[in-house]
Amino acid sequence: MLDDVLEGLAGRQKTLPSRLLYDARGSDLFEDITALPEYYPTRTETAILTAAAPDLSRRIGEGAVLVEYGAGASVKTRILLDALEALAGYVPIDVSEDMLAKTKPLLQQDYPELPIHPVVGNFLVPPPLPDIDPRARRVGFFPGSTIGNLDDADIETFLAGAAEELGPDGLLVLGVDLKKSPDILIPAYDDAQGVTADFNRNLLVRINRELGADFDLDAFRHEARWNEADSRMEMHLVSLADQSVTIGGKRFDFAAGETIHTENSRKFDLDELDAVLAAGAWSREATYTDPGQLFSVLLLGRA
Ligand code: AVJ
Repeated sequence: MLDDVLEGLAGRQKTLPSRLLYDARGSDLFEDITALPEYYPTRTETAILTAAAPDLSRRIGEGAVLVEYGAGASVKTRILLDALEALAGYVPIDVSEDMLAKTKPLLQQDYPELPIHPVVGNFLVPPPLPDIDPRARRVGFFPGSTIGNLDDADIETFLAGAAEELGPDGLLVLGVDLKKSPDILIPAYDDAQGVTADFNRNLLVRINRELGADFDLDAFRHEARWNEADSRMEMHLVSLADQSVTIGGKRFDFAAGETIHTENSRKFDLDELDAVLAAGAWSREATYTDPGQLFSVLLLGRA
């Protein structure tokens, strides 16, 4: 983590890896974001999945193993757990051991027969799957448009890794946020209650705590920007003054107005996405969307 932080802050445009947003506090703040009125993705994807569940269940068939990449609190997963027949297992993968440990007993209570095998790890480098029936069909679940937080190289790595891990008859249920007006996007990433601002600034709180840095939290403000050329929302932390910060014995200078770029959240056009999927050996077998075309859930099979 120290190396990643030092490297990110050494560039001309300072950056920090968005995966560091998800410590215990950050994961809780993200769960709060999903309930905000401005944050349309979660409720829209939930509605799409609920409507699509019977069709997904029919296409997936009985006795599959569900593997979730970046499971968090496994909230949307329950829609699939309710709909899929005779699941042979559920493998939630997440970087937060706390979150996995908290979630497992809650899920087990509601799905007493379901074998649950949590795996701590970064889904980009899919960790080895636990002992599960090798004959069971493997179905990946990557909701929330988390794929939008990855750059092209990481998307390719992820799709190839998932293809390898899920096997030749594997399927992938993928949630993608669609391109839309900045009038909808900007409030979704800069809500009136300031929860997203706290989520973004928590990155500095974490770096202060875990790496002994001395960021002045009141000297940075949250900013959500629409980048049209790259079709993505960006989160930045804007330095409010000329200041310097020390991390791991290294000093970093900030000019007033200079930013740390902390997250990209790409908004997809499905035709453009098809090319990316094809390069990663996947193709669309079914496409589900909401009436407002805000978000889409895709069922992918191997190309
Ligand atoms: C983790 C991809 C679902 O990019 O929309 C929410 C993270 N960042 N608000 C997204 C996030 C700011 C979120 N996902």
